[in-house]
Amino acid sequence: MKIAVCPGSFDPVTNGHLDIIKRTSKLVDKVIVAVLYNSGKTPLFTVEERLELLREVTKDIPNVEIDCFSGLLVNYVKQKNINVIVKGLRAISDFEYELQMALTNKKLNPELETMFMMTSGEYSYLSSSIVKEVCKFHGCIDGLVPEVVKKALYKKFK
Ligand code: COD
Repeated sequence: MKIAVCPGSFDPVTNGHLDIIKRTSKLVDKVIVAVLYNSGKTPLFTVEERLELLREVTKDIPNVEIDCFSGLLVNYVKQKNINVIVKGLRAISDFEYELQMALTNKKLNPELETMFMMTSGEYSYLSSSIVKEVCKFHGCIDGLVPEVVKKALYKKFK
């Protein structure tokens, strides 16, 4: 059984994340979407809220599981028998950070592969931070996040 992990902060999940999750689900037997819960960042949504939103937006994809982890991704991967890490790649700005993480993970576990999936053109500029900023200042976020996430964002910023 081929298991992929799509790790991230997902604060909150955007249509860009969802696109990567859906495309990955067509390539492997199971996708685990894993939310990091001890990040140095101060999140807008709690881990429970992020997990709930992810569960809701992936409920129609049968081979997707939502989970969270703390500490090193390589340890989580080992514990869950995951075969591959799948990351989304947007602009050149993503590349340096992702290269550093992929090589660090490779150093920590030489058996482990990271695969990069190119963003879809329509989501290439999209990030959770951008969505939060636009929503905070009452800009339109239609088409950037699923409806349920839009509602959750409106509630946070009302
Ligand atoms: N299109 C395509 N991909 C996208 C888009 C988009 N519009 N938006 C985001 N993505 C991709 C990102 O490139 C990333 O691959 C993934 O989706 C998640 O994005 P975020 O922003 O929600 O999450 P990050 O980048 O903050 O997550 C970082 C991790 C949690 C994966 C990382 O910090 C981690 O693995 N931490 C654990 C500690 C560890 O093991 N450290 C050692 C390795 S350096």
